[in-house]
Amino acid sequence: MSMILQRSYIKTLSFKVWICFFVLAVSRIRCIPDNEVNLLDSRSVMGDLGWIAYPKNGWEEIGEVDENYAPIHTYQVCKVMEHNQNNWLHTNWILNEGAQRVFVELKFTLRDCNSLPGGLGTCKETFNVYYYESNDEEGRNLRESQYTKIDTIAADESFTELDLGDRVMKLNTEVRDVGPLTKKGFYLAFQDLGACIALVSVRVFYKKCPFVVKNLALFPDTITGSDSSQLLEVSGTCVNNSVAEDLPRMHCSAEGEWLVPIGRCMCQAGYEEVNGSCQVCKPGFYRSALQTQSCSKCPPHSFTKVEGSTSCQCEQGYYKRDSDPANMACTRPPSAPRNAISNVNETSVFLEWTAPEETGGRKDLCYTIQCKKISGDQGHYKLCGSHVRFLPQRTCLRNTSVMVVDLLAHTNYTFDVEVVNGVSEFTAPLRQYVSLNVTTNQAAPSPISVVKKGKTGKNSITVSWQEPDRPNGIILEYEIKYFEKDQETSYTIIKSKETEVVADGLKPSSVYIFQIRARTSAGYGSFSRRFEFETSPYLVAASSDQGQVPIIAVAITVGVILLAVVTGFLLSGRRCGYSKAKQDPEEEKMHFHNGHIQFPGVRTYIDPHTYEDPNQAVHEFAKEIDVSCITIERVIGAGEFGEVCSGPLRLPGKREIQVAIKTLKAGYTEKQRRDFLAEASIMGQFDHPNIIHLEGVVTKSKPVMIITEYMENGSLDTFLKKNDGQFTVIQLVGMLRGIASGMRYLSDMGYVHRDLAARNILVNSNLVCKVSDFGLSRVLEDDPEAAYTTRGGKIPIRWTAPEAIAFRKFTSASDVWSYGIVMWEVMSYGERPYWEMSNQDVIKAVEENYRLPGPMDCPTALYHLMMDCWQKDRNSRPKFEEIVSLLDKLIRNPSSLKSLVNTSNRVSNLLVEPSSTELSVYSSVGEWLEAIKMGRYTELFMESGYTSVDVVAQMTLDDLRRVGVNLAGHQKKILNSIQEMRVQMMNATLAI
Ligand code: ACK
Repeated sequence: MSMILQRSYIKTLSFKVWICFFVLAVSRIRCIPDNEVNLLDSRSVMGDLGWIAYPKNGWEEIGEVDENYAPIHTYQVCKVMEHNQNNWLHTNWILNEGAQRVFVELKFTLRDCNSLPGGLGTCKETFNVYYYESNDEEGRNLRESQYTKIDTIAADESFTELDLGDRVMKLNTEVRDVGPLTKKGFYLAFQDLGACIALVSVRVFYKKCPFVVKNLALFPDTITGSDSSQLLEVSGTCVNNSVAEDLPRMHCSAEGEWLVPIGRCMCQAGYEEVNGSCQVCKPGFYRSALQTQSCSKCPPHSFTKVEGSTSCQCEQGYYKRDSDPANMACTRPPSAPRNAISNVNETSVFLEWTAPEETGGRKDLCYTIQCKKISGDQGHYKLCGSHVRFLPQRTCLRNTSVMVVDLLAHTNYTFDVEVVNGVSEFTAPLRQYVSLNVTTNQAAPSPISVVKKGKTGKNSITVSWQEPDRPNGIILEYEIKYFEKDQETSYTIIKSKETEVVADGLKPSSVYIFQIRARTSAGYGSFSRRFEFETSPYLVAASSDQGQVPIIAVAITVGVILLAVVTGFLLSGRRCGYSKAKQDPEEEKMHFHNGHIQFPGVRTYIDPHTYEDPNQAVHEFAKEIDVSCITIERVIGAGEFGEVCSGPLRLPGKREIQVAIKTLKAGYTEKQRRDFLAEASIMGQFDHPNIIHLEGVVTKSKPVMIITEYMENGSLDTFLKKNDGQFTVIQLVGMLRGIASGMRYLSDMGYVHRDLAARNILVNSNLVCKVSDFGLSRVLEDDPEAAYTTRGGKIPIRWTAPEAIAFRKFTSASDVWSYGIVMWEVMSYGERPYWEMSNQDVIKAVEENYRLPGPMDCPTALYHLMMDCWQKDRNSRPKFEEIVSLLDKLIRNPSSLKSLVNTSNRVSNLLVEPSSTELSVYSSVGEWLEAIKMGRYTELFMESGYTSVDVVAQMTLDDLRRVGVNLAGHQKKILNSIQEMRVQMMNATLAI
């Protein structure tokens, strides 16, 4: 009975197994993941599997084939009805191929014991899997006890009779890992203890991280580690034509996955990355740096004809610096700078030029000045020494201007403005430059720097000094000013031709301040700094300059000293007399108190009218020239007294120079002759680079002539009209500075010009402006602009201050008013002040506080200065000294000239009320800075030319930094206030 049952079950089972094999046959073509490598797959073995069952009636192989007649290796056992089952199935030796950890995947079916009829006590639902490691195939003599157990396998799903009826196959898959393996191979064995199993397939595999190309590096097939949590670090190899500083690495996980890539390879120069490989750059393309990703086209003016280029070659005539970026075009040296102009001011020259037309494609232009001093007529030259200073510097200037100072007076120079850019060195020694020839003017001597105390008495100090470093001419005399310390209002001046004087009449034991300056034909230089020297105490007759006499020595010589005191006292009368007699006859001494001379002295300017004989005055101040030295070549204009001509003057032993010759027409009266020559008497007293220079007079033959230096560009008003709009603001300010400097000299001399106007300024070829037209009755007579006033005087109304018109109060302050009008003429290129208004209307308008409006494009700072010159109260007008220093500041700081008079508000032919131009609530920059608690910067603002509220209102953060405001908090505070100021000014403008 049991036999029948068993057979029928086996039959049925065979049928079911067939179904199962059919399903498996279909799945035979299944792909395995690429990170798994099979060591054994029972389904893919075409021939006999060769596994061994023990005992022989235990596991049995079902010999089925699939539809392709390939065998399907299935082992089954079903001894569920019998006790003490121990059926082993041994596989063949499996090579592990180096894997230390392998996986065993089992597919099987298992019969549910409960579904077996009779509820069999012997039926099992599990089986065991074992392995045995060995280095060789050891044959079939293995004993079961030699195996190591991997696991007991139970089914997730067991099948029943019912399932068989439904033809549903419940296939189980179980995977177990085995390791670490240490030998070359191993055997597997399956132990059945009485279950009903069909082992459908056995697959043994290990896992690997498969070959991969990552970040341009090749990572080989890598067998995973022996441990389930082990990460193997693997180094990659860079693909062809790629490199890496550190080889890239990745980590191979136990699951066969690549993790944590580190580093990467980069295509080498001349190659680019395309789809994970490095491809060569085509001709015309290059790749230089590893930082760039792909090949780039050669930049302009460069090429390459080969593939794999790492750089491009510049076309002929084009160059590249090593430091130029690879993608920058090839460039070439610049052309020469253009439009160079110079502006001479005494011994300083302002050079300005425009950038070259061709910059060569580069921004790194830099200009260098070569200064050559020309000596002799043959044009021999020497390079200027290091005493010549260039502001801001001589070499590699980035701006197109430079100030050259400390040149020698009256000297010819050539300045080469040379430009180079980053590639000029490739075409060296080819130079690109523009040359300028400049002749410096006369200049005052530089300040004296070394002053020493010599013999010191109780009432006297001997002071000596060294010549100034730059005398700029022959020193005619020195002026020594001294006063008792803290008593500056009362001082003494000594004039001396020597470099030593004795200051006497001093108090004993008192400190005196000494200041010395030199005078040449160009006038006085600045005073030296203050030197403090002390007189000896009352009892001591004399002491030496060489430090203190030791006390012991003093004690020993007490008797001698007493004797000296007594002798000195007795002889004091003689000593004074002697001293006076010994005093240099050319030494002159004057005492001043509160600015007024205390003792009779020499006036700086002498009115020729004070001479009884005007001829004497002329010959005192002007040199008589022999008419044979003069050649009149052409007539250049007509003056009040006769023609003005020009021609060469050849004085014996002197270089020929061009001169202007003013003639006195025939038939003159004696008064006319006197008035004509009076101009020479006045001019002859002046010696300043901005005052027309008198060469001499011709009085001993007829016609009578006044010979002056020749000014190539004639009078300033005509010159400006001819060159309307042609000059830079700096050039115009340079002209104004010259005029102001000449006027400062005249006012210092006590001379009031009375007819300062652009028509009376002459301009030479270097654009140097010089004040001319000096005379006494001239203002009344020869100026066509002069009109008769109600009081009978003849006055150039448009140029004259109201107090001078009203009550003939001509002073340096009224000259300052006229200077303001000259500024207006200059900035408007010779426009007529007050246009066609009548003189009467001008007087009335000015009286009513109307003023000329700012000329077009006039810097605000200059218009403010003009308005200051036109203050009704003459004491409120600036002094010429102040005007010169303000203009100097503006020249040194050209950005202060950037803000222009608001042209939209400007009405070109209407006068303005001064009050309407001051739009801010603050009247001065100082007041404003104080108000915002930034008063500490007032001086810096002034020094940088930010002298008016209007100019300040235009300032930017950069301007503030340039001025020297470096603290971020202060910058913010000032900028906020400027912003408020702008709003206020805008509102005020709108209100007007
Ligand atoms: O504007 P201008 O050419 O310059 O015409 C007048 C003219 O003579 C009558 O004064 C010119 N002139 C006067 N003095 C000189 C001088 N020193 N050098 C050149 N031109 C002069 C002036």
